[in-house]
Amino acid sequence: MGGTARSNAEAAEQLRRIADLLDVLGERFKPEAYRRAARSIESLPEELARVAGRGELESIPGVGTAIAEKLREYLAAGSIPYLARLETEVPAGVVELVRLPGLGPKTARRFWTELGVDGPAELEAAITAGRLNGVKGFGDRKVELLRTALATRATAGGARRPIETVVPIARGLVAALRSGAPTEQVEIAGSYRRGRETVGDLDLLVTSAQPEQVFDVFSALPQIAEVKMRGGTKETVLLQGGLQVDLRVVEPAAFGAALQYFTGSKDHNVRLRSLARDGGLKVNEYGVFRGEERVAGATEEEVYRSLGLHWIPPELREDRGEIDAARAGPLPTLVAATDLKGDLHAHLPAGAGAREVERLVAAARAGPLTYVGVVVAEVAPDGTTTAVDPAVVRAIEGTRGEPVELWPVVESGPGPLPTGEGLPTARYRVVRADGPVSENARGPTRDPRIRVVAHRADGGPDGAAWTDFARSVGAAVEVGPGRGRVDSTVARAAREAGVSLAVPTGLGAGDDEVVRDVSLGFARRAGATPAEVANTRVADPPTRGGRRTPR
Ligand code: DGT
Ligand code: CA
Ligand code: CA
Repeated sequence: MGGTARSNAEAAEQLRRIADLLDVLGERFKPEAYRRAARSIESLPEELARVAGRGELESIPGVGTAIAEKLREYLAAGSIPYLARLETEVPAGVVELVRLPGLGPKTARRFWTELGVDGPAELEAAITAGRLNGVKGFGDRKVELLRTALATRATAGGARRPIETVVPIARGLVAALRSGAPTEQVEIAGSYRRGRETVGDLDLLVTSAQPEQVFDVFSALPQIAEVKMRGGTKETVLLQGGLQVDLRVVEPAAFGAALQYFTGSKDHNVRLRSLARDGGLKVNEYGVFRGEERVAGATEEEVYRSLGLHWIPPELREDRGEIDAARAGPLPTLVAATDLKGDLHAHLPAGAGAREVERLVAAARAGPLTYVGVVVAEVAPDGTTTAVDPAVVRAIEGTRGEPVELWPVVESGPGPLPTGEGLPTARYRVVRADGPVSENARGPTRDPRIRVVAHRADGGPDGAAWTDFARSVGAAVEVGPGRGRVDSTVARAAREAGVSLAVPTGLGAGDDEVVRDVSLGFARRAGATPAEVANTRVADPPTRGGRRTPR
């Protein structure tokens, strides 16, 4: 592997593999230490190599001298000798067992050491031969789940997908279930609801008095390629294209508990269960119980309340301190779509003129937004003017694909934009985060401030450098999917450095709601409140030549 690029994700993955193997080998505390380090590294906004370069690997939470040493080996050679050694101690088939959904390293160890089962094929054979009958902890239901997991493994690609590619699919399924099937509540739980950057599979939850009919309708949808499993309350399907969907029908009295449970994350749920235990309660997908009595279940709010917690937004449910925070008091309200008052960065194609600008402004107004930063690929020959209300902040973008700071050049309130000598017409700067600012002025401007940095080049500056750059020029960092993706990890680092975020509203994008909602998800996962998002602020009343736009 020497010579290939190192990445934080790959380093984390290797630590996780070590953890799994240690679990299989029966180690008690080490596996969790490796997983904790893996989680820290994944949410690190900076490249590991840079941290190592400063000799600060040990300052990463969960990384002690032993793990730091392995990270240095990884950075130097692309592989960790300790991992290679563990891999020789555990049969490859047992490692495959660990990867089966619903199995995990501890069970894999039991199969291996107690039953001599050392691979998926051997497990399938053992099930068929009835060798799991009577094994402690493996009732009929558990065995059935294992069968499903084995069957799914054969077909599901297992690759995680970027959430923006899943959103349109998910919305189509929800709409079909709402309008075409006898459902009451329909929600998507899982990593999707948590706004995670990537999604493994979709977890749909519905309430219905006629589950059979719901499954009939669902199975017959054109999106569905194959029904993998159908039971009384759960159906698992594969969509065209391979995405797996679990659909569950639950009773209304348990809907909140099921939504909470299947939203996860697993780490969050583990901590919630231990908190419940401390209070003499039990929590599962059916409710919160004191003895036999269900004390909560219909809504998520009551589930959290019964455990002495304020409600926690799904995007924060990753066991990063949110449970302690929700015990101490209400969590800050995260930014939402209705908070967005303007868009600092909407695109128009090269040569766009007044008519296109007006169309965009009309769409913004319908939003309803009070201002829009318009970026055209080139300076329009006429210096584009338009009658605007809401205010238009017009910016010109530099060469495509380069990190660019956006530079508002014209802004105005109600009425036609003034034109003529001495007015800002067009100006842009192409800026590399790791190099000097090169300026390309195409006319005078009165407002030298940059509002937002966007289009981080793929493979360009890492999240920390990008954030530093934004701070150095006093701009907000635009979050969102797509080219130059800025995800929740970078967004969190920006927030923590006191840098505002900008959330695209999708104006001018093909599928604007998807862009907006995915971007909002990233900002919310970063913990952003409305005050920390630049474009939640309403533009100041415009005064010609002054500093008027929000930042
Ligand atoms: P994904 O699908 O890989 O993107 O991630 P999730 O979080 O959607 O995970 P998934 O689909 O396996 O399960 C959905 C949620 O259900 C998960 O976040 C927590 C809950 N859950 C599922 N299986 C378990 C389990 O074995 N233990 C616990 N504590 N929770 C589970
Ligand atoms: Ca899922
Ligand atoms: Ca699932």
